[in-house]
Amino acid sequence: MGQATAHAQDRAREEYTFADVSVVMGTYDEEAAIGRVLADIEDVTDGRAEVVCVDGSTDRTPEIAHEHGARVIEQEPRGYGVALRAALSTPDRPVVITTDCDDTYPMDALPDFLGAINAGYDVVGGDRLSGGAAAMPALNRLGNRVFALLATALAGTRVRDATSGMRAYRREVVEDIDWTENTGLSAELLLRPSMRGYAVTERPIEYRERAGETTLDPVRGGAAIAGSICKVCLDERRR
Ligand SMILES: Nc1nc2c(ncn2[C@@H]2O[C@H](COP(=O)(O)OP(=O)(O)OP(=O)(O)O)[C@@H](O)[C@H]2O)c(=O)[nH]1
Ligand SMILES: [Mg+2]
Repeated sequence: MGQATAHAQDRAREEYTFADVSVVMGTYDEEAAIGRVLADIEDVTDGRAEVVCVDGSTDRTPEIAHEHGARVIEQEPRGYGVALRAALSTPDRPVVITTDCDDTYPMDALPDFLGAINAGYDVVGGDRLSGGAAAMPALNRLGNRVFALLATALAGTRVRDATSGMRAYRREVVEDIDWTENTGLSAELLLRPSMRGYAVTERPIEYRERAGETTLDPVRGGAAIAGSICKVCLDERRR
């Protein structure tokens, strides 16, 4: 951790506001949720955060995003990580915050995430599991707990929620690392920075029930995520 943490502390003197923040997400047939998610972001950030949606929808999701002033990038649906990678590479603001567009993540945690970046952290992960995640389907909860244990064992550092979709990053971290995973990108986005010594923290967040239908196949998705955690951790150990 040493060097990266020292750099993080140097940079901690810069105080970012929401005018320095981009909130980015993949959006895939989320018309039941997107209006609420984008309204919450507007409320919490006073309309100052930029919003980027990489969209593969066939429903009204992109129209609703436009109505809320989001920047919408059209992309064929090719999975979570392909969409989020495009979303992460779009902004030029110094702080990038990822979320899902299904109203599961609490946008009122945004000030706390920005505060942790201003305190010197490079990556701030939303930890859904420490608070119990009662609203999460039981199979997903079990899977996410197993992923956190697997990540902790392989990364050699305590990971509370390896697969959270809500995190804040200093943009340099996103730019400095080559990202390879698709379904497993959320785990990769936490594990590579953590294993390279960036200053990483996790904050407990509440997790709400999904609005709208899931497009995820839990078995195939779960296997892909477990594979990504193993691959990424071995890869980082070999560096
Ligand atoms: N553009 C685009 N967005 C996607 C794609 N797959 C998923 N997303 C979006 O990525 C985010 C995360 O996907 P989710 O389906 O919520 O995945 P999850 O949170 O693991 O699982 P559930 O919430 O239980 O469905 C959501 O905002 C989706 O709309 C895709 O192929 N293309
Ligand atoms: Mg989701």
